[in-house]
Amino acid sequence: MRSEPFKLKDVKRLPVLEPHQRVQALLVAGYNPLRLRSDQVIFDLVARGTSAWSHFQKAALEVGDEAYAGARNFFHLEDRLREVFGVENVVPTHNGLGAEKLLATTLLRRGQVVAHNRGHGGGLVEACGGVPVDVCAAVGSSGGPGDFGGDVDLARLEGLLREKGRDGVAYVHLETCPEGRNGQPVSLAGLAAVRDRTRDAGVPLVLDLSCAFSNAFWNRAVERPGTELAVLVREMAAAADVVLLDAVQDARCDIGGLIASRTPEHFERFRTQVVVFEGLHTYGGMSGRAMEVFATGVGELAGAEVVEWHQAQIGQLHDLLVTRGLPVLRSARGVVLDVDRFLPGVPAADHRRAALAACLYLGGGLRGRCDGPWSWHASGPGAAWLPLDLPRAALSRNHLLRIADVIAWTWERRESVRGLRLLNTPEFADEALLAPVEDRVVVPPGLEPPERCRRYEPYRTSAFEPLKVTDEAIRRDAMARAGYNTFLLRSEDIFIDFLTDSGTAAMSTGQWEGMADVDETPYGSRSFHHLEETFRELLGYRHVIPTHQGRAAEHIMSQVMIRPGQIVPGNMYFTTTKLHQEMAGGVFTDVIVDEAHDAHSGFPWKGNIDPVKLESEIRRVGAENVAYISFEMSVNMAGGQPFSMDNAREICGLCHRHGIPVMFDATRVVENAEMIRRKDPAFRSRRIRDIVGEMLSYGDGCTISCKKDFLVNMGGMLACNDDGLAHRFRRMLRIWEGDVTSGGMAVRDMEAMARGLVESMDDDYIRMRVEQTQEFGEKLLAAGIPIVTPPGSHAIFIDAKRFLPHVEQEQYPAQALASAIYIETGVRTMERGNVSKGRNPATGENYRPKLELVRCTIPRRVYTPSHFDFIVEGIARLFERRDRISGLEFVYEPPVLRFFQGRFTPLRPWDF
Ligand code: P71
Repeated sequence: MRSEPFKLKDVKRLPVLEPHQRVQALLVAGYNPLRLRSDQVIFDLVARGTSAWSHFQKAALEVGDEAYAGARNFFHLEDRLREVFGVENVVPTHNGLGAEKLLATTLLRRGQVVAHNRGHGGGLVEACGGVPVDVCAAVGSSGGPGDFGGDVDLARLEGLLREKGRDGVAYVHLETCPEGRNGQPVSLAGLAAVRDRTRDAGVPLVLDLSCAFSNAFWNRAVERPGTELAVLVREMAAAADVVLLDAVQDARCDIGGLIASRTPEHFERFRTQVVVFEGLHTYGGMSGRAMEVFATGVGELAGAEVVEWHQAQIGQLHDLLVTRGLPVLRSARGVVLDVDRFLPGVPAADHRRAALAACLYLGGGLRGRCDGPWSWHASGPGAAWLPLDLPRAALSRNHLLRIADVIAWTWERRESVRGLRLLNTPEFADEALLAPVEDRVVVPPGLEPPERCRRYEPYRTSAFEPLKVTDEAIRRDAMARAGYNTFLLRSEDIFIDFLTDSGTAAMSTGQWEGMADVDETPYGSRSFHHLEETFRELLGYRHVIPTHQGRAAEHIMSQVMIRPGQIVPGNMYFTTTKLHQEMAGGVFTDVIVDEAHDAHSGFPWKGNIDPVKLESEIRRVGAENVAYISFEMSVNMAGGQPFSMDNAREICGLCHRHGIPVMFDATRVVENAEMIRRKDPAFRSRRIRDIVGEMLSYGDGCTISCKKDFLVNMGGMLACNDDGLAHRFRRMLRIWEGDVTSGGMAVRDMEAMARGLVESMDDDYIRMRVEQTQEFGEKLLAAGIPIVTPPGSHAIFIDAKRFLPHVEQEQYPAQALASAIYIETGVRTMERGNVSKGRNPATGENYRPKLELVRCTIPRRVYTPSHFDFIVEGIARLFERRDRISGLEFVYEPPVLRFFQGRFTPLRPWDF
């Protein structure tokens, strides 16, 4: 699997911690990462409840049936378990330990032995008077998951069963990918052998299926190539007399568990016991909503796509470490560091493992898994290994690269690492308090300059939306049905959607938090006031007037500010902007610099207004006949090209000398500001919000489609300083859009917008956002694909004229290319060329614009480096066979805005 089988739907911010903050936090935590607060940890590699949810799981949270008995959600859970695991007779529990508790308190008698493969975790058995016996070979003997280090030593098991007899052994407890065995899986052959032995001995076999799908990935790789994971999992489940499931592993929940048995007597006993310890037999200590999230997570295991991706990511991380020569083992849960080889200079008595864990935290905020009995970690078999479990679907490849950097950072400093001493006598690992034997564990990292430190998304996935990976035949068919127009495709047929960056951003958990508690009134809601204050503070305009999206603001501004016959000079047109200017009787004139019309000019400020052109326009019509200047940031139609601060200063100064207002289209203001920071040395170390503030301070007001930079799915804004103008704007707003304190928007959307604006000005976020687009552009260039240069900020535009030089402009090369890209890759892009520009109404001829482009527009916070690589590879493949793509002709051509609904057919059947 080469990229995530999902896109990001909700994101959660990762904490930002300077090295000195980590030093301090660890000191306070007694050098024990388990005692850190969650907001002190950047990468929490304990993989329990830390995985991302699907957006269906998130929706499930809202449909909990909280009835005490017989909740609908329990029956859903039963159904999904039957379908996916083939398991019946389910008794729910609050978590995995709850299931073990029902097991131990029903099937275990004092003095009986429990044979297991778990490494540790015998505390509950001991508490119930049992004797846990680990029947595995020595921990760490395994070289990797393919060696099935979770398998038991059959001779030992046989010996034990023979020696203790049926009455002496309560049950045999096997765990898939047991934690205490470094997450090494169990083989199907080994499992079958244990099943035979337990059956012969008349002892129940208990199987913990929490990581059954992760385990099955390795069973398939080694034992059963080509078999579906779900088939293997059902085979495992069928081998057991009792199964256990902790919802926080493969099912990606944050809570929940269950126990089930095909033996009616066991089932009966668990059902009786559940009311003593957990709850009732239809909720078992879980809320209805938790059961629904669990049921959904189990149901999603059927296709196992996320399991496959999790294992692929573990492989990536493992490879990153191995190629740097680090002593590391691959597990089915993550990677495991070999502590002894990592830190041979630290005496074992100085808590080498704890020292390594401390170093990883200091180096980059990593927290490994180190819970359980302290003795097991300090001096038992656990002391030799430090597992770093990878949460499922939560991290991008940049995160993995950063994690690998931090581990390598520690490795490079291993000679200088010193040990720890214990300050108390802990029974469990989370109780341990330690201190360095010398004054510090490792020389603390210096403040790394940002350009040296690897950049990673400052958020992780909180919820994802599964993507359908269709095959080419299906896509050919879908494209034909859509009349070779990407606007007419169904989103469900699309793998990666680069149609637009408008309203397509992933929201943050912070935005959702705000949306959960709003006052749903159009009059003076708290959210409106929050929005007004935030926009005033960050954008600097006194009057903040919400509209439902950008074009509504454009309508109002154009109607209020344009007298019929006036001109509106602007830096290239945008469709809706120009339309509203014309509807108000204005005449758009293009005053952008010439370089903007040249796809291959390397000029860095292609969004600039040419002062000579502007001045000559003013001279031509007279200042009183210029309504205002329409000054767009990150000019969309030019390829997402910025203007410079110097240009803004000069143009605004010029206009104000003539008494002409400057109205910005600030739709992509933050991205333009980031481009200024990247390209203009004077701004390199300035904060983004200061740059944004300065840009806007030169103008008199702005319209904004907040669906772009401001990270919301719906919303717009109109702002200005002038009281009289604001009064007229508001009057229009009431007539055309809605109330002045809502603008016709849902109150929750205003709250999301207020928070989105703040998040968009996070320096780490915007740096990463623009870098993502730049990198994508550079990769396409490196693959020889002709694109508009320099790469812009919200999109990369492919030059269809150069990609398909054999296709005449009258045969719509950009339309053909967008269709072909979809067929080849499943990626949806947008035509920006002859089709979009339309026909001259007077002559009926196509306008034949200079630029014939395909726009690959990048939604914010949605896609990862792996998605981009997938796209670049696909487009490069298509480029090889480009001569087999023929042009298109219209079969249906609407009279206006024909790009939305026009239908085409290839001139020759496509066989690329
Ligand atoms: C984009 C869009 C959305 C769009 C609009 C029209 C046809 C196809 C797609 C919208 C913008 C924009 C600028 C600079 C105003 C609007 C209108 N862009 N100014 O790029 O880019 O805002 O959509 O919120 O009404 O895909 P609105």
